[in-house]
Amino acid sequence: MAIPHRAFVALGANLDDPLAQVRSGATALAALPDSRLVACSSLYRTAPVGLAGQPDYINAVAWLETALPPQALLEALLAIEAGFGRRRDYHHAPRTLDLDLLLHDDTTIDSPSLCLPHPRMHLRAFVIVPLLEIAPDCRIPGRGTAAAWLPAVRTQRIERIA
Ligand code: PH2
Ligand code: MG
Ligand code: MG
Repeated sequence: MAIPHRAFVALGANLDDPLAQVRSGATALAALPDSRLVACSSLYRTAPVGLAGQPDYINAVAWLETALPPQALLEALLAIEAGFGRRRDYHHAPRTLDLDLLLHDDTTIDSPSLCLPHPRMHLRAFVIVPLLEIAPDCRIPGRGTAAAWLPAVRTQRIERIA
């Protein structure tokens, strides 16, 4: 790989056997072109954030080494989601597989299609806890260490299940 980048991707699902969806999602990430799956966190059962009355989520975070630049990686993630039958009915609707690009090296981007770092990642236990499991020293550009955000997410329910 010519210039490998370090990218982190959040996986989430809460429909149609979400545990299996997240596991297959990680397998699909491992097959991305010009990329290598360095690590995937444990799987976590988490309380839905943002919209009550939907099933619990299964969440995980994957660490990729990739030659893909941010926009190309985003497009590859959207293609995987589409392959998993993802529908976009309304904001925060339950989903078969959600793949969110969290970090791509120290790149910051604020465009309509992509924001890096992911603008809410530091406020979500379902991102911060699995991220710290595989990258305890991780830094979020503009927000300091990921570990510093643990107290902010302490009240959000999250349970490691596999
Ligand atoms: N994803 C959302 C909204 N709320 N809640 C949990 N627990 N896990 C998610 O992955 C999640 C969410 C939007 O993508
Ligand atoms: Mg999401
Ligand atoms: Mg998404």
